[in-house]
Amino acid sequence: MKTVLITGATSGIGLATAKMLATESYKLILCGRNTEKLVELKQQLGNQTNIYTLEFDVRDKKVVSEKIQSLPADFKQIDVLINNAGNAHGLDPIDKGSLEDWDAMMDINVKGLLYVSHAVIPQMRERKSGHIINIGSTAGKEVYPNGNVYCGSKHAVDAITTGMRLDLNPYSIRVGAVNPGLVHTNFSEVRFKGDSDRAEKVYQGYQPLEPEDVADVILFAITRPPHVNIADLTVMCTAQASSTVLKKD
Ligand code: 8X3
Repeated sequence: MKTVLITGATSGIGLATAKMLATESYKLILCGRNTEKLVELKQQLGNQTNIYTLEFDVRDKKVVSEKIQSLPADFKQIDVLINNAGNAHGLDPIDKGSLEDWDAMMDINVKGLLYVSHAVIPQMRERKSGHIINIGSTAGKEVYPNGNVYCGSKHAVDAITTGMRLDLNPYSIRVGAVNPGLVHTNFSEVRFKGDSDRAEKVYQGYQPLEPEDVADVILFAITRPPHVNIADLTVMCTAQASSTVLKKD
């Protein structure tokens, strides 16, 4: 069975994907910053499949590289990399944005994705096989008011995904992006720094995607036959037509 490494596996889309792939018996390397949650997850899913957990912050390039190098023999070969770790921090006009928020988004969504990929790509290149799925966003396709830097980070993911696909083409490595729109996760709670009332309002008056809906799409992408690469897939709930057009009840 294939081994899949998922970053940001302790919540949201990453967690739903971990659970779904566990039921399909994929071997899983689950990565996150929260040791407690990783331990819990291993206990929860460990009776369904083989799980290895790696605790790191994708922003720490040294630790990212060391941890991925440290994988035991039976988890060393990573067949599928799911670059899922990512966050939005703040929703402010550009002249009112916080430097800390900007750093967090660029460091996690862009540089973190690069660090993890840098640690995993060499073995895929050597084997001339592998599959990388970057979790982008509708924010990587359109820019919406106050989205500025978050949208910039996801546009970077969009460009980097294309760049990876081009450069890894000689090695038969599949590279694609799954770009979700509004998904009911703790995304808005992080964006609004724990203001759960404001966060919940984002998902009221319509039926948003659930993280399992996106996990399902990821499962679809990784279960295609080897000659099929889902290069770029955008998924929105039916109520959403674009980043700014949402039909509420
Ligand atoms: C998350 C979706 O609409 O907040 O990437 O940009 S949105």
